[in-house]
Amino acid sequence: MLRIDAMRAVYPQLERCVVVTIMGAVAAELQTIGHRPNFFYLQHAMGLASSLGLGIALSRPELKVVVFDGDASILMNLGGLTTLARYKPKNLVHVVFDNESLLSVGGFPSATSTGSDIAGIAAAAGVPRTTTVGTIDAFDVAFNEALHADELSTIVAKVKAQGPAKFVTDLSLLENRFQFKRWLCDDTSAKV
Ligand SMILES: Cc1ncc(C[n+]2csc(CCOP(=O)(O)OP(=O)(O)O)c2C)c(N)n1
Repeated sequence: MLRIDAMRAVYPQLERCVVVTIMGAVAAELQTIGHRPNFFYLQHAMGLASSLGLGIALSRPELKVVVFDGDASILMNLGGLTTLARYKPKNLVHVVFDNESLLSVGGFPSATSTGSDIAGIAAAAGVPRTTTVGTIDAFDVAFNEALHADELSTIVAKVKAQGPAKFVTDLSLLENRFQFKRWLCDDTSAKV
């Protein structure tokens, strides 16, 4: 499965969610599909997309929050999984695109390439719903179930280590930051 195809499959459901992504390939691919003001691409702070998503989910329980994470990113912040599990926000869907690689910085193998199981780690941390999927259809089903489950979910989507042709987009970090904050604060666009 290609990550861009997985995101394309669930893109219509993202319209009324808060979406937080990691930097690099995921952010560039989602912008290729189509940027929306409710999407925030967390630059530089590798590993912390799920922590940012947790903060938004707890402070805005009326919104659905979707985090698009990466395997190497979440492996840098395993304590983030225990904190997610501690607070168990019912409105958070945590997707980890596992390409067994640090693709955005050259494609070095990550620890999942030698068997580390992120869904297993999340379950052991206490995340109530976890699954690993390897096809677009299975991802689509798992994502929609998680979105309507009313329970914290971590979905690990095994994807090929293939990224976008280019990583630079014309959306600046500050523009994204202010647009996203306006969307969050604008009651008329809220939401689910
Ligand atoms: C704290 C920190 N360390 C390193 C980097 C550089 N960096 C940016 S993306 C990335 C790899 C991310 O890997 P993964 O989460 O697996 O996503 P992929 O690139 O494979 O889509 C690294 C090491 C960073 N931005 N921040």
